[in-house]
Amino acid sequence: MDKLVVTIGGLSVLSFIYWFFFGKSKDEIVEVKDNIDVIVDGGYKPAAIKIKKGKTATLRIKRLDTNSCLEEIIIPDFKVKEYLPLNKEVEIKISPNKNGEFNFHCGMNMYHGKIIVE
Ligand SMILES: [Cu+2]
Repeated sequence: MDKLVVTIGGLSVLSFIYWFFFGKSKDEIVEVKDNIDVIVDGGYKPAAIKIKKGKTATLRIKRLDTNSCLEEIIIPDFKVKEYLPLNKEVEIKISPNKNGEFNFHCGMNMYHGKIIVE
């Protein structure tokens, strides 16, 4: 019985941690009108960006994270590969002409985000 309580306790702590780190940010989709600030710090904030098809959106990306892993951002579908200097804003313009979800990631493909075009 005690074992069961410990197991259930452990599982709920684990699921809370999972929710805290992965659950929240996953559903946070930010819609872009003309431009959006993206902060790179232990990942991308926001990590899900919604852009209207046929419009040009400017991503103003600023890296605060000294981790060299994040010093490059790659958006394969839009042929974007940019070096991100520390604490300096880099503008990337995107003009999507088809609907869908397009991933972006760091130079080593460890941190991810996505652009949703509708
Ligand atoms: Cu990386």
